[in-house]
Amino acid sequence: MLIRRPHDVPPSEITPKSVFAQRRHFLQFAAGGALSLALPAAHAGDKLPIAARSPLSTDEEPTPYRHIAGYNNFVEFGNGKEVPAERAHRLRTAPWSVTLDGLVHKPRTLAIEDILKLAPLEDRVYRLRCVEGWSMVVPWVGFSLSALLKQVEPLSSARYVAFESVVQPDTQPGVRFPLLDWPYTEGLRLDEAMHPLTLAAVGLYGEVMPNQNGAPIRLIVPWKYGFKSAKSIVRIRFTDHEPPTTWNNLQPEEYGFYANVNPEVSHPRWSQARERRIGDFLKRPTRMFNGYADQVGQLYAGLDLHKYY
Ligand SMILES: Nc1nc2c(c(=O)[nH]1)N[C@H]1C(S)=C(S)[C@@H](COP(=O)(O)O)O[C@H]1N2
Ligand SMILES: [Mo]
Repeated sequence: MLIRRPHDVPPSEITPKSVFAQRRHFLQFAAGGALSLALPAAHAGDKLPIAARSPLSTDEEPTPYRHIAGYNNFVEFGNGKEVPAERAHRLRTAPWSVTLDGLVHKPRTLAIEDILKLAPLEDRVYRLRCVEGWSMVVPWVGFSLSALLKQVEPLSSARYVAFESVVQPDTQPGVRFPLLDWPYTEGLRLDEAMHPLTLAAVGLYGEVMPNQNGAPIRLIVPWKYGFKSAKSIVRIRFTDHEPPTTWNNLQPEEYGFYANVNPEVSHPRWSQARERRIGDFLKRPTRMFNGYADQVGQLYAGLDLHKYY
């Protein structure tokens, strides 16, 4: 019997461990199509099974991966745009579940594996506009949040939803300090949350979400400033009143509950008329509702957008 010593194995037969792990996960995903997404522990970079490119996508050039995953706001890991990418690998994303409760007929806690089976995953290329004046184009992977919200059958009295991000003091150094009030909480009106553009995002560039971008599941509301799009969500609560939200509590004059992208309403300390796309030298004009006015303008018919900023 021939026993091969390591140096007898030709390099072509050696599969780097990371590549092997990726393929294994891809095969598990692919095996039963969209119906068997059971994944023991997904890791950033694992391929996701994408059913289609969403027609809601912009055809603008996506921002390079290194910027999307290297320039972040995720205060739970500390302040500074490079800090999340340096520290977020420690976040425990498995096991993970999301609790949906409050004003619903069927409160439930769903494992991430089951959430991934609710709807086919799509490529959704969206513009993202940060309140600080920069923007990106991100090829998210996800599905309309409505598919998740419908699972619990909201009561007719439910008018708002509150999203809570995870708090892991042993992996997130920021939450040991009162930088913000933890958990990071954001909110939407229920009709905003149910709008087809509102995304439950689980990845980007066809791969499982990097932790610094909000793995394993985050909110994306592309017509609102980036801070509305809570990362690493563990709870979604249905209420009959506008829920208190982290940034609005901290500085209500600077961060409204609505936070719709609006070039005509300045931040108290700077204009919002223009933005710098990461990677560009020159600024470009910011568009009403971040360019999604045709799809979402009707949600705000009759609302004074200077008052409800
Ligand atoms: N939990 C949590 N979610 C968060 C934040 C945060 O600090 N913590 N920052 C917000 C802000 S200010 C922005 S601009 C976006 C940034 O998302 P990105 O890092 O994927 O570009 O996430 C938002 N979601
Ligand atoms: Mo932001």
